[in-house]
Amino acid sequence: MKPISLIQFLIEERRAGHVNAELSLLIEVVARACKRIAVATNKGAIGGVLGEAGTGNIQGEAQKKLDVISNEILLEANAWGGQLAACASEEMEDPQPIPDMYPKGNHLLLFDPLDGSSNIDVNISVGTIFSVLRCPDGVTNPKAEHFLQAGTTQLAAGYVVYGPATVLVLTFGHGTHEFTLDREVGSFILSRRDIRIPEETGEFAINMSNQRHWEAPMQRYIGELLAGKDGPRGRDFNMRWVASMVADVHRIITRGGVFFYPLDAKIKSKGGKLRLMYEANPMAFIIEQAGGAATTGRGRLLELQPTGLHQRVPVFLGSKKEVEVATHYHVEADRAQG
Ligand code: P6P
Repeated sequence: MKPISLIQFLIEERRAGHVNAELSLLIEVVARACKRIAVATNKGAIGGVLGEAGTGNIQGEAQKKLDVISNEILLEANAWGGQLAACASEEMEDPQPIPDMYPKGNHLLLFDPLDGSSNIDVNISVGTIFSVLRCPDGVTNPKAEHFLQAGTTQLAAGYVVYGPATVLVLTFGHGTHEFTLDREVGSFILSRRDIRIPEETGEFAINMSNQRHWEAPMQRYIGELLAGKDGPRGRDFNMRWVASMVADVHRIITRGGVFFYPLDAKIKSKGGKLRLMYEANPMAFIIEQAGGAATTGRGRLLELQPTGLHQRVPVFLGSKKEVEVATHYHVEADRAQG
C-alpha cells in the first residue's frame, strides 16, 4: 500500500472536517521542529549536547543542555508561522508571546520540550509532549490564565518519542494515530491509524521505590498486582518503569498496560509529580482517544479545571479496566473516610 505521509494525512483530516487549515499547519510545524530535536538528541556525546546546561527551570530542576536546545527549537519554529498567539513550556515560568514582528493566530501551544531528560546521558528514550488550545477570543497577548483550560478543550495533542525509531503519536479528537519518521526522506509516515488500547492488561508501570509513601488505596491496588495468581486478581502481572513518561506511554499505546504516578507523602504538598497542562492532559487526550482511561485517582483527568500553568497532578492512565479498579479503590477509601 502506498505510504501516507503526515502532510497527506493532515489534508485528509481537513477534508473530513476534523481539523482546520491553521491547526493542520501548526501540527506540521511542530512535527518539523521535533525532527530537528531528534537530530540534536541523536548526536549524543559527539554532539556536545549531553550533561547539564548549568541553569535551572521554573520547576527548580537543573536543566540538561538538550532541555534548553529542544525548547529553543520549538520556540523558533513556532514564532513566525502565524498560527499561534503564545507558547508555554515546562522550561519557562511564563508564556512566551509571539514576537510583534510576526502575525498572531488563534492557538496556544504548550509543551514539555524534552520529557525524561534525566535519561539522556544514559541513552534511554526521551520525548517531546505537546498540547494545542484555542486562544480565547479577543485575547492578543495571552497570559498564564488564558492557558488554564480543562483538558477536554484541547484541539490537538501529541508526543514524539526519540527511541530506536522516531515516532509521532497524534490526536485531534478523532482517534489516535502513529507516524514513524523515514529518516532518508525526512517524512513522518502513517504507521498505525485509529489505535485501540486493550481494556485488560497484565503490565503495570510505577516507581516502586516510592511504595512506602503511597496512600493506602495505592498500597492495596499494587499489593494485589504483586500477589499475582495466588492473590485476589488470580493472575500474574509484569512491571516496567522507564522513568520517561513518553516511553512508558508509548509502550501502553503499542501493547496496552497501565501507568501510575500517584500522590505520595513526599510530593503530596506539590499536588503530584507530573505536570497537568503539558504532560498529563495531552497524554490523557491521546490515551482516551485510543480507548483507554486517564484519571487523577479520584476523577477524570481531562475534566480537571487547572489552577496554575505548572500545576502538578497524580496520573493513572492506560488500559481502561485497571485504571477503573485503581480509581475505584481511591474513591471508595475517600468515601469510607467521609
Ligand atoms: P521518577 C521525567 O522526569 C518525568 O517527568 C516523567 O517523564 C517520568 O515518568 C517521571 O518523571 C519519572 O519520575 O520519580 O521515577 O524519576
